[in-house]
Amino acid sequence: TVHLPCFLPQELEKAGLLNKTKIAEGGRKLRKNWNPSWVVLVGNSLVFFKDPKSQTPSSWKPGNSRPESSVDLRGAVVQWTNDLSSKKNVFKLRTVTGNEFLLQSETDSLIREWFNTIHSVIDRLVIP
Ligand code: I3P
Repeated sequence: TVHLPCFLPQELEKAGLLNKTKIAEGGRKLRKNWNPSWVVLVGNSLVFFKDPKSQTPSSWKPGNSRPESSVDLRGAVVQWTNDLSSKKNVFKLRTVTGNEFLLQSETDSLIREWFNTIHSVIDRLVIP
C-alpha cells in the first residue's frame, strides 16, 4: 500500500535520482530489478517515484506525480554492503515490516550524503 505523506516545504529533506532495487518484501526474498528512481526524503518517509526520464508526458512535477511506493523510516535500519551487489556504493535499507531495498549511485559523495541523511532521520525518529 502506498501512503501519501504531506509535502510541507519544511519537511522536505532531500530529493534526487538513485538506482534502486527491492530485494525483500515482508522478509521474503525478491528477484532483483535495478531501476533509476526519483527518491524524496520527506518527514518520516522515503518516497519513490519513477525515473522522470522514463515517464510520459515529459512535464514531470513532484506535485502531480503519484509515488510508486513509500517507506516508513521509523525503526528502519541502513547499512553499507559489499556483499549484496556487484555494484559499488550500495547501501541496504530495511524497514520494520521486513521490506529491504538497495540504493546505489555511481557518485561516491552523493550516495554518502543520502546514507548520512537517511541515517540521521532514522536516529531522530527513535523514541527513547
Ligand atoms: C541479475 C542482474 C542484477 C544483479 C543480480 C543478477 O540478473 O544482473 O543486476 O545484481 O546479481 O542476478 P537478472 O537480470 O538475470 O535477474 P547486481 O547488479 O546488484 O550485482 P545477484 O543475483 O548476485 O544479486
